[in-house]
Amino acid sequence: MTAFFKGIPKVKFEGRETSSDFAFRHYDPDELIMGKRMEDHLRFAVAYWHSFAWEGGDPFGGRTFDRPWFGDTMDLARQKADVAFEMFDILNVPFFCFHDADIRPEGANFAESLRNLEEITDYFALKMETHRTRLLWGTANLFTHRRFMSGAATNPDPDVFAYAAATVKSCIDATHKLGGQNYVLWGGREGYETLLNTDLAREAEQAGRFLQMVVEYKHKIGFTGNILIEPKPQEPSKHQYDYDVATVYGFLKRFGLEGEVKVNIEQGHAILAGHSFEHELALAASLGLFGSIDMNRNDYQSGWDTDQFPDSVPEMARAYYEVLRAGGFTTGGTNFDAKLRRQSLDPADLILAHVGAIDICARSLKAAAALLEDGSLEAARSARYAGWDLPENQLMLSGATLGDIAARVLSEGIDPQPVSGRQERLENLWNRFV
Ligand code: XUL
Ligand code: CO
Repeated sequence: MTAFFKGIPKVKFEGRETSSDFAFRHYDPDELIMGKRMEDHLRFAVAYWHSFAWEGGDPFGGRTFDRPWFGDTMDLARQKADVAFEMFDILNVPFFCFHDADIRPEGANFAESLRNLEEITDYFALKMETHRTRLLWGTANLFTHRRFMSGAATNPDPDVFAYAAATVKSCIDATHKLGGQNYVLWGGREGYETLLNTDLAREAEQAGRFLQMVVEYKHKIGFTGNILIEPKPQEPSKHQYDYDVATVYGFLKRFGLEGEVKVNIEQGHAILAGHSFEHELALAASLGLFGSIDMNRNDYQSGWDTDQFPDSVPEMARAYYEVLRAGGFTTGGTNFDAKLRRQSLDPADLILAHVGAIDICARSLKAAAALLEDGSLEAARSARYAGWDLPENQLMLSGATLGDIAARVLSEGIDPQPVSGRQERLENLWNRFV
């Protein structure tokens, strides 16, 4: 045991009446919701980068946190892993997620970085023998190091493309070795600052081939998890190619990958793209792309990707309603891609941030499930489209021509009468459950 979380008890479900800070009031892993354990619905994951690698900096100031494992040695990387698994135990989370750069020190060259990654991967594997937490997904950090400043797969320099390919291979290998359930690609630098120095067409071809190779490699080594793209419209790049779910779908179709790759949707990214989280979730589900979620909100005033822990049941219930309508997670889960505020220095803050977020998600899931089980909202939605069930209207979607339809409008004297969308009534219904 390290001393970092000294005095902090394991967090358990104690119900609404408890006065303890270190307790779940709503998240009872074994409670059945729609016939499935809450833990199996929500599939919570801790993000290694924000919780253990982030130093508390912002654009105007550097490190505020003072963690004993900060530094660039393998000993410190192992100490970080010890603390991480202690936190997973305290929270009893089933999953975690990492980038290569979060878990190992950067080496003097690729070979040394690879050795470091492999050593820590083995150390994780050892820890996973005595801890229950599993890997939801691994990923490569292709955005922090200066070599990636002009992109990874979309870099004008083919050597960077090669370095990125080797890096992603190493991270898929690590993910596979640890039994990861997904592999994520988020292209923070796959985009541009200015079109004056950018060949859009070439960069798309590079990104397409890169992703095809990732999929080929996955099949070659027998990795059965899902490959996920995480859309984001901008930040750090001014314009990012994986803008939103719709854009990613077009990209996948173009390169013949729509059956192979799904999406990891982040609330904050959806909002940066001018969408709601639930819009992105519903669209992904409708396109057969729904994979996993990153659960972190942005500040609505600052406009930045502030990666805050969720704190709003009404908002998150909308999200979990779409997750449930999509049939729930298969390999995916709820990853807290969220970080503390930089003034939250105490070890306890790290635990309590997750405790609150887990309870918010549990309450949201319960509200969403109750509404779905109630059925009124789905019944109202179906009733609104009921006309389409009639055979003559079905024909308009398969078989009839524009001319046939025009003739029908004339012969039957079709004269559409506006019908209420009943939005406020449905909002009232929704709010009875949240
Ligand atoms: C950045 C972001 C990443 C990805 C993984 O905004 O969300 O942390 O989740 O690279
Ligand atoms: Co994310």
